[in-house]
Amino acid sequence: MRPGEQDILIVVDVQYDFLPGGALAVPDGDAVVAPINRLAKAFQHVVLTQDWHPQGHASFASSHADKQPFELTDLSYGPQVLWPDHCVQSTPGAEISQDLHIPHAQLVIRKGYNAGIDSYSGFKEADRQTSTGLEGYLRERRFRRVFCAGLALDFCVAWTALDSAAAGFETYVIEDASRAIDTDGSLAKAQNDMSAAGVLITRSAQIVDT
Ligand code: VGL
Ligand code: ZN
Repeated sequence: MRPGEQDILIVVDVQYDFLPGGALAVPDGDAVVAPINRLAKAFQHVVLTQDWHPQGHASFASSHADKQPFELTDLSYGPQVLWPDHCVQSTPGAEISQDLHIPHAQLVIRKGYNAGIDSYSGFKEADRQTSTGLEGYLRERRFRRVFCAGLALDFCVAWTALDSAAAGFETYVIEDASRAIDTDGSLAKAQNDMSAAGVLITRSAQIVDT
């Protein structure tokens, strides 16, 4: 599977708060960096996503009385997992890792900046209405296949891949270049949802020599 002109790699949320020592560290999260760097070299086209919340964001447990991180609550658009404060705009934890070497990345999509709405997906916020503009960007540039990797496999990578598939792109998740949080069955659910939506699961070795 050699990436070509109509293929794009979406590198999801490789930010310090999701890496070891971060506010919402994904287990083994730093293991994604080396494969993503190798993959990115093989793609002419790469976009990055960046979780980018205002202080006091509705997805933070600290914004709700009597709630702890990883508990569920109901927001206007439905159930929401609550998280430790993370990826607050312009804080060091929100920075994209400097260990990524992707100088040719063409776009950084920030998401989750609306105070009352989370956005796991790089395409559409959790209200399932508000668009980030990424679908239009990919369409206008005439991409056909979308490859997703990064953090976290069961949240932002999965939701991005699901929305990509729903938008009509042939969509792949690169498993070994992603890591999951896996809270309360979230990884199994994400895998089921992706399989049902026709998202293809692949590995770096199918795309680049490792
Ligand atoms: C993410 C939880 C909250 C992610 C972002 O990048 O997967 N997860 N915000
Ligand atoms: Zn977030």
